[in-house]
Amino acid sequence: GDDNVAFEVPDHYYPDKYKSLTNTLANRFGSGEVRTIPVKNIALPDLSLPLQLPYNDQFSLFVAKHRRMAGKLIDIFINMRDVDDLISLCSYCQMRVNPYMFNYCLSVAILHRPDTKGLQVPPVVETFPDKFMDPKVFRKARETTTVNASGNRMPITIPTNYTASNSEPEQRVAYFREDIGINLHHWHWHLVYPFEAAREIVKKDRRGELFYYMHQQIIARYNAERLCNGLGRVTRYSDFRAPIGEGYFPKLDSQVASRSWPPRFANTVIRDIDRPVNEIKIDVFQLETWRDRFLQAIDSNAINMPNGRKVPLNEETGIDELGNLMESSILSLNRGYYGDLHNMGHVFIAYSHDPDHRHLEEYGVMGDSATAMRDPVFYRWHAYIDDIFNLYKSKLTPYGDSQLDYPGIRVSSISVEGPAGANRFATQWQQSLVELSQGLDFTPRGSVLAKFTHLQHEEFTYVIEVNNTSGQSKMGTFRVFMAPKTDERGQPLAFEDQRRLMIELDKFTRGLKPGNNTIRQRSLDSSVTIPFERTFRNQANRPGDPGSATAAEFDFCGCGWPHHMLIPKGTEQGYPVVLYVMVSDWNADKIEQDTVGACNDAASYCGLRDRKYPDKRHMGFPFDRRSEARNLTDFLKPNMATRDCTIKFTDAIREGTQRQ
Ligand code: CUO
Repeated sequence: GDDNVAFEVPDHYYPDKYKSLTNTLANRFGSGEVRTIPVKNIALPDLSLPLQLPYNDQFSLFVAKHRRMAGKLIDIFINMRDVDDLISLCSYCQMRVNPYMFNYCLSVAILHRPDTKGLQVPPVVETFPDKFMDPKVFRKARETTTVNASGNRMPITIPTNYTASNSEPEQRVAYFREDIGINLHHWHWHLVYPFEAAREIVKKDRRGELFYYMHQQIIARYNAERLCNGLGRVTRYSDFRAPIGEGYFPKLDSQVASRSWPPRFANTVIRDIDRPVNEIKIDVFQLETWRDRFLQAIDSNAINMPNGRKVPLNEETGIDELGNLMESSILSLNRGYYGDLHNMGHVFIAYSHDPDHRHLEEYGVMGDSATAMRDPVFYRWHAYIDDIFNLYKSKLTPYGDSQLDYPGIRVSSISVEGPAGANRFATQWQQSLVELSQGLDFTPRGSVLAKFTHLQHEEFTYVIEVNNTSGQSKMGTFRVFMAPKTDERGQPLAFEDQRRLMIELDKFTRGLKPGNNTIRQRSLDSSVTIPFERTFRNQANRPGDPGSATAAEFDFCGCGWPHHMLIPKGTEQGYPVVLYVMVSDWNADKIEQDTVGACNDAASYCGLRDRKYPDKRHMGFPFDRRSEARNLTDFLKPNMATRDCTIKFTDAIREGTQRQ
C-alpha cells in the first residue's frame, strides 16, 4: 500500500542468524531484493513487558516470568491486523527483543495465524545450533570461514562422546540423549503444544493426554536403549530431598549469551529457590505439596475445583485432565491448588547449581526444551512423572474382550523382511550433514556444514498375514509395538513390566477383503517418525519448489521422532525383542475428519495440525492399562500376533552421508 516505506537495511544491520527471516519477509513481498524490507509505519503495540528480558539473557519457558513475557509477545504477534503489520513489527523487534524469545514467539505465531502459513521461519538447529552441539564446532567454523571465505568448505565434524568418558556408565546412552534429531523433536513438540499462550493456541485436542503419552514413549525408548547397553531401567526421581547421583556437564556454549551452560555435579540436592532476577521464589516443600495433592486427586479419582466442587475423573478424559494438571498447562482445572509440578521439577533441577543466584549463574540444560533431553536426570524426572500417571492408569478396569477382540479377524503372523535377514533388525552408525550458517553470527554468507554421527538402522518391511473370516470387507487399524523380552537380570518380563516398555513403531489402516490378506508396510512409512530432511530442515517454499508444503505445515511437521532412531541400538550379539501387532476394528477407532494436507505422517506422538488426534482409543492402546495376563502370550487374542526378533548392532560407520 501507499504507507509502505521500503528501506535498505545496511549489511551489518541484521546478524546472520536473521538473514533468512528477513529474506523471507522481503520475498513475501516479491521484491526479490535480499535486504529490502517494506516496512509500514504502524502504531507500535506495548512491548514493555517482553522488552524487560535483556537481549543477551537466556530465555526459558519454564521460568514463569519469561512465560508471561512470551505469552504477551505471542498475543501481540497473533493480534497484528495483517501480515504487513506483523512484518513491520518484527523488523522493529528483531534488534531489540531477546533473540531466543523472539524466535520462539514468532514461530508460535506463524504456526497459529491463519494468514502466515506461507511464511518461512528459520529452523531452530540452524538458528541456534549452539543448543545442539559441541562448541568446538563453532571455533572450527570460525577458522574455516576466515581461512576460506568462498563456497567450498569442508564439513566440520562434530565429535561423538564428548561430554563424558567411559568411566561414566551413563555415557553408554549419550548417543541417544545427545542426538540432535531427538532434541529437535522434543523442542518441536513443545513448540506445537505450548502450555501457556492464548487459550485457542493451547487448547488442542487431547494435548494433556499427548503430553503424557509422548513422554511415556520417550521413557520406554530410553529404557530399551539402557537395557541394550547393560544398564538398568531408569530410576525415577521421587525423593526430592535425595541427592541426584548423576552429574551432567553439557559442554555447550551459548552464542547469544556468551556463556557456557552450567554443569550439575554428581549428588546435587535440589534446594529452595530464591532468584529475584527471575522472579522465582519457591521451596522444595511446595513441590512436595503439589505432588501430594496430585496423588490425592488420583486416589480420590477427582479434581478439586477452585470453587470447592469436585470434578470426577472419567475414563474418557481423565488422563487428558491429569496431563494438563501435571504439566501444568493453562488448561489445568485448578492451577492455584495443584500448581505446576512437572515444569517446576525442571526448574528446581535447572537451578540446583545456583538456587539463590549468588554465583550469577543461569539455568542448566533442564531449563530448555531444546536441551533438556541431553541430561540423564531428564529421564529420571520423567520416569517419575510417568509413574504417577501410571498410578491413575492402574486404577482403570483392564480392557475386556469387547475392547480387545475383532471378531472375524485373525492375525496368523507378523514377520520382518529386509537386508538384515528375516526377523532381524540391524543398526550401525551413520554420518549426516547439517547446515549451520544461519546460526553463526560471525560467518560470511555461504554454507557451513557440520557432520555428526548418529545411530541408523537398515530399513525393513513388516509382513502381516490376516485372515478375514467375516465374509465381508473390513477395515483394520494395525498397531505395531516392540519391547525387550528380558529384564536387566535376563529374566523374562512379566506383562506389567513389559507393557510399559512397549515402543510404538507404527499405526496404520488397511482394508481387509474376505479370506487371506498379506499386509506389507515399510519402516519408512512409520506413523511415529519423520524423515531426516524434515527433522533438520523444516523450511519450505524454496525457489523452484512451488508445490512444497507451507512453512507452517513444515514447522508442525518438524515434530516427529527422528527416523534414524526408530529402532533401539541392540547389541553386537543380537538383542532379543518381541514384535507385536494388533488389528483393531477401524469402525471403533476412527475419527471422521479430513486429513488432507494436515501433515499426517507422524501423528502417533505429534497429532495432526488443526485436527483431532486421529485415533479414538486411548494413546498407547492396548498397553496403557494393566491386565490380568501374566505375560504377553497370555494377553494375546486371535487378532494379535507376536514374533521374536533380534537387533544386531555393528560398531561401524555406514558408507554414505545423509544431507538435509
Ligand atoms: Cu518435554 Cu519435561 O516435558 O520436557
